[in-house]
Amino acid sequence: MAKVNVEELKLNSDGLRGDIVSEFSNEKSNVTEETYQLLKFHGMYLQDDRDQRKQRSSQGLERAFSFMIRSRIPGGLINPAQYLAHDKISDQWGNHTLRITTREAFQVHGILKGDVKSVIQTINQSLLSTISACGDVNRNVIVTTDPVKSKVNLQLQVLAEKIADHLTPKSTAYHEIWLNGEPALKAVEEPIYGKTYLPRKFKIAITKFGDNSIDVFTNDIGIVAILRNDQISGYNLYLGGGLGKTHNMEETFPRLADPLGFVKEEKIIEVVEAIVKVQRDHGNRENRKLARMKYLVASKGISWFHDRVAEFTGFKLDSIVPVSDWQYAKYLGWTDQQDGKWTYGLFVENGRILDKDGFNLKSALKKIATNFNVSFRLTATQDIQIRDISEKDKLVISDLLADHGVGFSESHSETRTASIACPALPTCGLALTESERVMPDIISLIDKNLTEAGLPNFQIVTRMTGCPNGCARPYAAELAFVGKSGINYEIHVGGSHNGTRLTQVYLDSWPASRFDELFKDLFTRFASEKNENETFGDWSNRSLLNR
Ligand code: SRM
Ligand code: SF4
Repeated sequence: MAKVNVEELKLNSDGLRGDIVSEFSNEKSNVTEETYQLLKFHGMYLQDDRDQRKQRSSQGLERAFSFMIRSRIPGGLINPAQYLAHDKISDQWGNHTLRITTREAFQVHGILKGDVKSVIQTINQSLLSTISACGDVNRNVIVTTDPVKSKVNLQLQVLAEKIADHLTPKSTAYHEIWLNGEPALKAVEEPIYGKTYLPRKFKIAITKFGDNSIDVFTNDIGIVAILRNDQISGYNLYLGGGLGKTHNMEETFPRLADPLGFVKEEKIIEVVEAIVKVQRDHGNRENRKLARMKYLVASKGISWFHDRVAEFTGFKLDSIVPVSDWQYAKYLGWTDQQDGKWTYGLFVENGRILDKDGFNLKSALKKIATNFNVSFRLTATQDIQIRDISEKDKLVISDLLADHGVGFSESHSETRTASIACPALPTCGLALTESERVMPDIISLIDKNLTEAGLPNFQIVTRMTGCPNGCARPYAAELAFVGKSGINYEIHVGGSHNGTRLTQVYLDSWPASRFDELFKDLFTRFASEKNENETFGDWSNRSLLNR
C-alpha cells in the first residue's frame, strides 16, 4: 500500500468519515490505504492471511483479505451476554477463535469486508463498542486484575470507565456509518483531541500501590492508587512508558514511565486530560516512529511536563508518594472475592480461545456464559477470570472445564502461566517471525531445561513477539524473544520479575532451532550461580549484562 500522510488524512477526514461509506459499498475485498488508516479509529485493521500469500500470488490471486476487529472493554469486564456476542461473532463471521489481548480486550480475526457492519452492530447491541480500540486516541484502559471485590478495586474499575468515556472521540461518524445513525449535519468538534487527534496511540493503566499485575509502567500514563486505612487517598501518576522499537533504529527504544506527581481523586480526570493535551500539542507529528509520548517525556524531561500540565489545570501536582514494593501477580486459580462469591482465574495459553483436538475451551466458556450467573474479566496477561461463582457452582464449573479437556491453571507450569506471546503470523502484517504458534513448544523446552538444571517448575516471566513493536510487552519480562527474521530472534534477559526494570539485548540474533542449546547453557549457569531466592531476571541482569 502507498504511504499516506496520516496527519493530513485525519485533518481532512471530516471527523473520521473519509471515504469509508463508499469503500464499503464497492465489490472489493480490501480498502485503500487512506481508509485502512481511518478504520483503526473505528476499531479494526485490514489484514490478510500470510500463510496463503505465496500460493495465491503464484496463482495470480489477490491476497486473502479480512478484518481484525477489536472491542473496547475498560478493565476487561464483560457480562455473559457480551461474552456470547463475541462467541457468536467468531463463529458466524470470524475464524472460530477469540483472542484475549494484552490490554484486557477481545479481538476477532478473519472477518470479511461484507460482514464488518454486522459484527460492529452485534458488539454494540451487547452494549460494548469498538470505537477507539485502535487509532491515534486513548486505547483500552486497563485495570488491576485483583479479583477481590474490595471497595478500592471497584473504585478503580469505575475510574477506568470514566476515563475511557471522557477520552472517547466525540465524532458521530461511528454511529452514522456502522449503526445506521442519522447523518450528522456536520462533524462534531473534538473538545479534547481537536481535528488531528493525537500524534499516536495513547495508553492508560490503573492499579493500586504494589500491584503490578498489568505492567503499569509500560503505559503513557500509569495511575497508581495510594491507600490510607484501606481508602484511596489519591493517585501517583507515572508518565512516558511505552515499548515499541524498530530494529536498527537507535532513536526508538522501550521505556518505563517516570514519576510525575500525586493527585487527589477529584482532580484525576482533569489532570489526565491535561496530560493528553500536552501530548496533543507537543508530540512529534513529523515522524510516526517517534510520535509516542515517551519520546516527548524523554526529550523534555518531567519538570517541563509538570509545567505544561499546570498550564492547563492551573495548579501544580503534589510530590509523588514513594512506592517500592511492587509484586508481579497472576491472579489465577480460585480467589475468594470476599463478597460470598468466587473467581476462577483460568490460564488461556497466549489468549487464544478455541476448540481443538479435544481441548474445547471455547465450548466450555460458552456453556458457562449460557448456564451460570457469572461474569468475566479479560486480563492483561491474556487470561480470563470467571467471576461471581457461587459456592454451589464451584465444583460444577470445575467439572465442566475438566469434561471439556481444559487443564486447570494449577496444572500448568509456573513459567507457562507466566508467559505471553503476540499473535504475529499469520494475521499480523508487521510480523517478522512466528510468535503465538511456536511459544507453547518453546515453553516446554524451557521447562525441560529448568528441570534438567535442577529447577523444576521454577517461574521465569517469559514473553515472545514476532517483531520489535512489543505487543506482548517482552521488554518488561525476565526473558524474551523478539522476532528478527525467519526463525531468528533477538534474545533479551535481565528484566525484573515485577516489571520495574526493562530487559536488555543479550544476543542480537539466535535461531529458534538452537533454543535448546541456549536454555541449557543459561539455566545450568543460573542454577549454579544464583543466590537463594534470586530470580532469573536479577541473576541475568547481574551476571550476563553487567559484566
Ligand atoms: Fe500492538 C501494532 C496486536 C498490545 C505496541 N499490535 C499492532 C497490530 C495492530 C499490527 C498492525 O499495526 O498492523 C497487531 C495486530 C496483530 C493481530 O493480528 O491481531 C497488534 N497489540 C496487539 C495485541 C492484540 C497483542 C496481544 O498479544 O494481545 C494487543 C492488543 C491490545 C489492545 O487490546 O488494545 C497489543 N501493542 C500492544 C502493546 C502492549 C500494551 O499495550 O500493553 C504494545 C506495547 C506498549 C506500547 O504501546 O508501547 C503494542 N502494537 C504496538 C506497536 C508499537 C507502537 C510504538 O510505539 O512503536 C505497533 C505498531 C504501530 O503502532 O505502528 C502495534
Ligand atoms: Fe504484530 Fe509485532 Fe505486535 Fe507481534 S509485536 S502482534 S508481530 S506488531
